[in-house]
Amino acid sequence: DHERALDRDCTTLSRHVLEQLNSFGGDAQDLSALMNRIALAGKLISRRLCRAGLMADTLGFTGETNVQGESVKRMDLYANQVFISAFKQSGLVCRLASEEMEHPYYIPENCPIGRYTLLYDPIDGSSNVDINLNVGSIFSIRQQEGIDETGEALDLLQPGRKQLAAGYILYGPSTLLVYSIGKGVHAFILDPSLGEFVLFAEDITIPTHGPVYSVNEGNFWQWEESYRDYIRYVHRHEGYTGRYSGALVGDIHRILFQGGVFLYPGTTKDPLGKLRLLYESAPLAFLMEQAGGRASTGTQDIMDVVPEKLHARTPLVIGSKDNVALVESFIGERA
Ligand code: AHM
Ligand code: MG
Repeated sequence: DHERALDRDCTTLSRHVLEQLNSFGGDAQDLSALMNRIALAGKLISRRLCRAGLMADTLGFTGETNVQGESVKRMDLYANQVFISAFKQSGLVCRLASEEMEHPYYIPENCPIGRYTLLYDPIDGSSNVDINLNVGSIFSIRQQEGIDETGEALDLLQPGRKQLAAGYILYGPSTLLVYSIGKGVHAFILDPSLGEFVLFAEDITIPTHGPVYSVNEGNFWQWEESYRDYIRYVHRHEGYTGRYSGALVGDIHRILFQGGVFLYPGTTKDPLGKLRLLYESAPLAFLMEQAGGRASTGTQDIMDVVPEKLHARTPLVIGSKDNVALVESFIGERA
């Protein structure tokens, strides 16, 4: 028993990534170094979140507004900077693009040798920070294509299938990292006493059908009729249960393990919904497909959507195959 527990403790994230990469070819070492830096960022953010209420200048707003027109929280800013600092001396990443920055952040000393771009949402669900509920970070790695001379990062305006790796970190009662490099989905728990992410679940598969539906029903009258049809259907049938935390990472994590569907449809105010393609929907779609689930705009696979701009939004319907298909069938009926 001791041996088994020890073996598990020794299956750290970095070892796991290396093992996965054995057959990966040229990018193997790079990807493992990239994942290690992401893990470091997760540890730093987790440490800060644990003590947020005890430290000055950690909670609340900065008073600024970001490119999305949203008020910036102190924790958003801190977490955004953590990723930049973690990748500065890596030599791997030439550009970082995040929800909190209008333009990508270039690390001149890494360009052009840094062959990758990191796309990320530093704190997903930031409204949960001040009330001590779960939040997350989302990340996606793409190969940089060509030299980005104009500084417009046009090579990033490509479908999610271009992602090399993606994942999220969930800051809940424990800190959990879920990742995929295109070979299944794997989860690790941070053991704070070791400072290591230790294997929790390997080759996770999502149930083909599940009971959870996760959506902000406060927007009901702002949706297209087809989404209202679907929710009315759910209300009239047994076997569904509503769960919505205000933080996508947590809601999708639940669905990954229990099955179901998360929806963020377009609203009258935001016809494409709220969620951003490149650093929210696409990485989660990559994971979901790897776990045997699906992600859709309602009419198209998220992984096929070509963004018009860095901060482009899409409606999102993500989760178990059957649940996503059912939502799509309601949309198809009204099309
Ligand atoms: P954020 O990254 O600015 O926090 O926004 C994303 C979050 C998601 O985690 C969550 O599902 C959604 O916004 C909640 O939005 P709403 O309050 O409109 O339901
Ligand atoms: Mg976000």
